[in-house]
Amino acid sequence: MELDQAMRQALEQNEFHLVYQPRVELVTGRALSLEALVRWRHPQWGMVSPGRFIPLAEETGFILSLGPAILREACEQIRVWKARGVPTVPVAVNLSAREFREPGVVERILTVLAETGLDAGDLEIEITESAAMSSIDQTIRTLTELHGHGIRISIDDFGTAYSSLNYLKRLPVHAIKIDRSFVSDMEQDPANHPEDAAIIRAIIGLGETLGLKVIAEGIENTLQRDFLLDHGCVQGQGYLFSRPMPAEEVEHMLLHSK
Ligand code: G
Ligand code: G
Ligand code: NA
Ligand code: MN
Repeated sequence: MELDQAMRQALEQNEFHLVYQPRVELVTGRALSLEALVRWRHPQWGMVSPGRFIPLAEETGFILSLGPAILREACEQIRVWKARGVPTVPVAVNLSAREFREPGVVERILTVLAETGLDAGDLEIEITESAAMSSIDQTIRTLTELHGHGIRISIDDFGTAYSSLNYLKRLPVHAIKIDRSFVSDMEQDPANHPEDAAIIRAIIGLGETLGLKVIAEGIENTLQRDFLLDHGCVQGQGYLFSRPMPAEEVEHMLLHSK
């Protein structure tokens, strides 16, 4: 069966679910927020990587069905946690370029928040740098609207799309996320990857200059963490701290870390 057709069936048959990866304070490892990531478990094929199906879903437009289901699932999960008295942290949901360009995207997000009884601060939106930097005027309008409603925005995969800094300055974003390729290329030792280390330092400096939080992705070892901390990056995510986890594990973590 074709992947595209299988995806459509998968949504009806509830084969998609979300996992959540903490974004932590690097010094303590404490979770400051979570990133929701979609997973697809096909009954015959097993896990299908989002790296495969998300680009296809964008291409075919299926993302316009899947994306809203992901947003709703994340918000519904926060609602359940709050109802049970779990001390929640904000959850960041990835919006693909196609969803972000869809007319009415802001209203759609506000409707889900209202229907699940959440505050704007319970949710964050991640869009990739390349999505943000195309159709810049529309990006500014949409992000300004979201920001006006109190919804925080992070720019994902930062450093991969050659942002115009002049545009970045005009975007009401809360954080930039250093693309994990720069962090993972440092492998064991930043000294062996001077270009990546320089790019990371430049992004951290840019964040400081523009007053944006900087979140490093893909931190897998303590050398990478310590390099980031030494250069003033205080927040990150990666396997060193936690893999993306199912909701039950997140709940346990939130309940047992003060
Ligand atoms: O979770 P993983 O690293 O396997 O994700 C692979 C790719 O799929 C990444 O680029 C990630 O941003 C994207 N992705 C994962 N979950 C979602 C999601 O819920 N929505 C969108 N639009 N992209 C996602
Ligand atoms: O493109 P995006 O940055 O949204 O991709 C996020 C993906 O990165 C998630 O699907 C997650 O599974 C993956 N990821 C998270 N932490 C690490 C890590 O430390 N190492 C690697 N290789 N991948 C990671
Ligand atoms: Na992301
Ligand atoms: Mn990312």
